[in-house]
Amino acid sequence: MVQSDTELFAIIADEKERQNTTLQLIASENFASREVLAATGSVLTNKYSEGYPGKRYYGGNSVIDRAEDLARRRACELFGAEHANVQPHSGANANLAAYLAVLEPGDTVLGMRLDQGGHLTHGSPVNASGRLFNFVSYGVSESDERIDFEALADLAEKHRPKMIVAGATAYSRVIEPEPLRKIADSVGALLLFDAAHIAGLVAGGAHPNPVPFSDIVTFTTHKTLRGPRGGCIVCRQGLAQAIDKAVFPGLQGGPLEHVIAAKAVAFHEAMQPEFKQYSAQIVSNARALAGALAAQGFRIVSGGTDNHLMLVDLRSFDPDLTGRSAQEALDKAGITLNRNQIPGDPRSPFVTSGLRIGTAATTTTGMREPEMIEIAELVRRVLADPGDELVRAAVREEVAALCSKFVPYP
Ligand code: DSN
Repeated sequence: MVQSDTELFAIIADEKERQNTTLQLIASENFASREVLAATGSVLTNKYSEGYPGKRYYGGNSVIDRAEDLARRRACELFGAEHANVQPHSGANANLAAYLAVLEPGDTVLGMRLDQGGHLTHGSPVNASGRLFNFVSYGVSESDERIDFEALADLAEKHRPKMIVAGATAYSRVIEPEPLRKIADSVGALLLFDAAHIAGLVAGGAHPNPVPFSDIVTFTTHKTLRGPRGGCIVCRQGLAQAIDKAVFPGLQGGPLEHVIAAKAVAFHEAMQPEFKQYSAQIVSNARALAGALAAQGFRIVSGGTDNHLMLVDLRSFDPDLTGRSAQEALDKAGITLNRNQIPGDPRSPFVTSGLRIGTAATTTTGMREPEMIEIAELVRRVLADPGDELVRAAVREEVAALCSKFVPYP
C-alpha cells in the first residue's frame, strides 16, 4: 500500500520499533497476532450495525451478522457460557453495562478497593460506578495480603449487597470463585466476576473458570487473552436480554465490528492446544521473575504470584525510591512497566511505593525463565542508581540485545 499520510504512518512505525526493541512488562498488555491485527484493520470498520445479529437497525448486515455470531459462539464455547455479548468497547464499558443490566442507581454493591488491587470500575468514587451505586469496599488482609474472605463475608452480611464484584487489576493470587459464590448466595446477591486480567489464564486452564459460579463474567480481550483491545460479557441465559439491552441501546451505539471479528480470531487462537502451554508459561515466567526480584532484595506483595503479574514493594530495596521515579528510570532504560500502589501504601496513586510487573507479553515473544532472571538483574541495576544516565544507557543496550532475540513483529 502506498502511504500518503507519511507523518502518521511514521509514528506507527516508531511504535512498532519501540515494541520490538524494548521490554514490555505492563501486566495488562500483550502482542496480538498478525491475524488479530488484520481483522482489526479490515473493511469491517466501515459498517454500521446497531443492534444484534438478525435484529439490526441498518441494512447490509448479513455478512457482519456471521462475524458477530461466530464471535459470540466462540466466546461461549471457550468459557462454557450460556450467552455472550461481544460488543463492549472496553472492560470499563462491559462492567458499566453489567451494572446497568441488573442494578438500580443507589443499589449496594461490594467491590475490591482500587488501592487494594481492584479496578476504578469497582466503585471508585471518581468513576461512574462509584457515583451511581453505593459501593462498599473490601480488600486484602494485612497479614498475608490476600483477599480476606472472612471480612468480605462479614461485609456482605452487614450491607446485604445486591451484587458482589470479584476480580482485580493488581492482585497476584488465584481468586477462587467458589467461596465468592457461597458468600453471594448467603445474602442473596448476584456475583459478577471481572476476569479482565486473567481471561487468558482461564481460557488456557491455568486458573479456575469463574463462569459456572458467576451470574455475569466480564473480561477484556487484549490482556492475557491476547486479542484486540476490547471487552466482552458472558452470562446465564436468564440475564441475556438484560445484558444485551444494557450494552445497546443502554450504553453504546454502533458496535466496532472489525474489533468483534478480531475477538473471534482471538477466541479461536485461545482454543488451540498451544494456548494451554502459553498460559502455563506466563505463570511460570511470573514466578521466575518474582523469585529473581525477591533474591535482589525487592519485597513481592503477598510473597509471590499465581498469575501473570506481581506487585513489587520498592521500600525493602530503597525506602526513598518511589514507584513513579522507578517507572521513569526504567522507561529510560527501555523497560516499560507501571507504578502501582501496594496494599496500605502511604504514598498517593500518582507517586506510589510499588511497581506492577506482568509477563504475558514477554511470554508471547518466547521468553522463558532464564530471560526472566536476566530481566530482574537489569531492573536491579537501574534501580540501584536510578539517576545514573550511564547505567541506564548500558542497560538500554542490553535490553535491545535481549529483545533482538525475541521480536514480536519482525
Ligand atoms: N485494566 C487496567 C490495567 O490493569 O492496566 C487499566 O484500566
